[in-house]
Amino acid sequence: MRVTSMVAGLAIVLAACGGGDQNAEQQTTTTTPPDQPAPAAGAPAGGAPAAGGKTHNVNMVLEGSSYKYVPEQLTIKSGDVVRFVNKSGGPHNVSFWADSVPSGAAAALKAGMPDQMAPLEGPLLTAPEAVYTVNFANAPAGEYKYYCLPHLALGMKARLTVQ
Ligand SMILES: [Cu+2]
Repeated sequence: MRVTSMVAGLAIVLAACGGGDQNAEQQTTTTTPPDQPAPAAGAPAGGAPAAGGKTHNVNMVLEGSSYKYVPEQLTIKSGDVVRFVNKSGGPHNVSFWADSVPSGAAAALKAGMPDQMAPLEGPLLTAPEAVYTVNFANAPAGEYKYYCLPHLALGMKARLTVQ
C-alpha cells in the first residue's frame, strides 16, 4: 500500500515535469555531431528546387577516350537543383568527397541526394538519358568536389561551387 502511493506520487511529479523534458530534448538536438545530423526540417528530397531556386544540367559523357562531367565547373546557389544526365559511356554516378565539402554540407546532401549507395554517393546510372537529381536545399556555401565511382581512375571528376 505504501509502495503503491509512492509510485502514484512519482507519476504525478513526472507528469508535472513534462515541459522540462521537452527543453532537454531540444538541447540534445542542438548538440548532435555534424556527421549525425537531425533531419533538415522542410528540405525537399531531390526533385524540384526550393522556391526561387534554379535547375542546372551537368552531362556525364565519354568524349573520345575521356570520361567527363560537362561542365566541369559550375557555380550554383544554395536551394538550386542539379540534374546529372547519363549521356554516354555509362554507368556513371555522382560521389562527393566527404573531406572536400564545407561543414554542414553532408547533412544537406543526405537530404538532397536520393537513393544513396553510401553517404554522399549517388546510385549508378546505366540507362541512356537517365537523370540523377541533387537538391542543394540548405547547402552551405563553398566548394563541392565530386567524382564518378566507376571512372575515378580515368579522371572523371568535377567541381561545384555553392554561393
Ligand atoms: Cu563515369
